[in-house]
Amino acid sequence: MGVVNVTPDSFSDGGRFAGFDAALAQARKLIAEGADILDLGGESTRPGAAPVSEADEIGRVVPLVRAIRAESAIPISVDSMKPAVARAVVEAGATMWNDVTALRHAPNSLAVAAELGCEVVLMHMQGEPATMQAEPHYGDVVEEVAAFLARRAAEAMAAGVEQARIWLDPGVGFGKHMIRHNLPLLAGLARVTALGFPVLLGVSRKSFIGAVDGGHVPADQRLGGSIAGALWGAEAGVAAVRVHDVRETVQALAVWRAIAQAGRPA
Ligand code: HH2
Repeated sequence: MGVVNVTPDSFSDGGRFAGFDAALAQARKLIAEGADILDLGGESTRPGAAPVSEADEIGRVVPLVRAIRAESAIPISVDSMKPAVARAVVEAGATMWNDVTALRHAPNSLAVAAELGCEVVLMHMQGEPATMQAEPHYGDVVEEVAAFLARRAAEAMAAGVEQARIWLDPGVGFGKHMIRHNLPLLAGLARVTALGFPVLLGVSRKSFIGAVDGGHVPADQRLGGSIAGALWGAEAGVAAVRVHDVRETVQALAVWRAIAQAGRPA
């Protein structure tokens, strides 16, 4: 899953793809590089990012969905917390609603997801985006994340979302201490894939990579760590990885897969 931000304040690319033309160019590039899904984002979830109104978010994302849909059949996901945005993008041709709040942001999120019939990504986050990194706390991070995701999946199904349309995501970096929580959560990822839903994993360019690599590593210099995380996820059985560097990740996964297959009895 390749990330296309249509926001002026996303942490990882410094807003270089703000604006419609640049975002469309980025989408074309990621398709050419081998992305299987595009994830379009019109509002950054970074702590301290300015909130975006529903109308502005729709205005950023819907034209992009239409433009990509006009030239490609690639599945389009939209990263949004807002049911009105999800509705508008699905009407424009998107097929997946990626919600970092696991459909908890608005009271009608679950009902809208069921009505739209699109795929949904339910992601774990402790707290709210603005304050989630202030003081995250867990007893057993793996068990708590897995239990939350299992409960949210059950709640989504009870609200009418089809089981086959549900994806889960452990939410690396969302209300998690960079080292104390993200690393054990990744180490225990198989507990999340064992829940039986396709799992999406987002580690690309995240801060914990910089923390492991000595501290002050800018987001655009975290490719090695991003690939390590993607391969770790593949080994644990995730169905997709959400990444900025599609070409490099596709190659890494192809090599990983080729080695894994060569080791299997014919
Ligand atoms: N991470 C970010 C945004 N959306 N969605 C899912 N399902 N999983 C993730 O790990 C995830 C996500 C990070 O957000 P942001 O700060 O906006 O940066 P960018 O969009 O450049 O990744």
